[in-house]
Amino acid sequence: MELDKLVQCVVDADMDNVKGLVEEGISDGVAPSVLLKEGLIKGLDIVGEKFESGDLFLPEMLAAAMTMKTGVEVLKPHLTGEETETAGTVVIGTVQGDVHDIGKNLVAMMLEGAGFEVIDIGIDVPAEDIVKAVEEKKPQILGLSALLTTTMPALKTTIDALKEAGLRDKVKVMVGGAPVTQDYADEIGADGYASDAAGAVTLARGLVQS
Ligand code: B12
Repeated sequence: MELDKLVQCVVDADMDNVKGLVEEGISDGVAPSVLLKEGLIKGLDIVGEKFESGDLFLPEMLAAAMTMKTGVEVLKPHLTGEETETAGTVVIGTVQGDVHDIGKNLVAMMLEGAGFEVIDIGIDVPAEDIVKAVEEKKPQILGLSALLTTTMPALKTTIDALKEAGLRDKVKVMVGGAPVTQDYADEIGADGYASDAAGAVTLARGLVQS
């Protein structure tokens, strides 16, 4: 199968064909991670660029995101392994003001596949609700996602809120999302940063052991 077709499918938000194309890729033996990165994610990156340059608008970006999600659903059973032992518990969410969840969901999915119990607290989650979730669920790891430069500071607000609640040393905090960097993660006192879902799994495994 030609990966370009899958890329274009996301760009065009061609909902009718995405399932078939992903299935075709799988039956042709294309690695699921390749279908994800060089197909679906590449398509969304192009959409992001077109949005930035004004060649495409919010409804189209949303439709592309829904197409991507449909594709991910088909990929899901192929991407995740079948670990049975619990590797640890992770509470994960997107910070306040931010509704982007595709990346967070991928991270959650891969962590689950790697044997973690994942509690997804959703999008646009205020710091106080995140603190409450940590208090109640007592996870080893808290994963925070931010996709906007304007919501990145909420990562810090959340870490500060954990400190105030006396919970900071009870949980490891890992952060991610397109604008987030290792430097930023260090600056705000996070325990770790990963640039993609596979990296998040490696990071989480390390954090549980440290
Ligand atoms: C799809 C999309 C949307 C969809 C989101 C749908 C959804 N359910 O998620 C919709 C249409 C709703 C949307 C809305 C907006 N968006 Co938008 N969106 C995107 C787009 C095209 C793709 C994002 C995406 O899903 N990428 C694919 C995933 C797989 O990648 P990812 O999220 O980065 O996640 C990976 C890593 O970052 C990492 N990761 C992510 N989270 C975590 C967490 C942890 C703990 C770890 C370790 C790792 C990790 O692992 C993931 C998997 O590999 C991006 C452009 C882009 N290429 O990023 C713009 C983009 C993020 N959006 C942008 C903007 C401006 C907006 C709006 C403000 C537009 C508007 N005018 O209203 C609104 C904001 C709404 C809000 N309040 O949040 C800008 C942000 C600019 C900036 N510098 O802040 C971007 C960059 C587009 C652009 N180039 O201008 N958007």
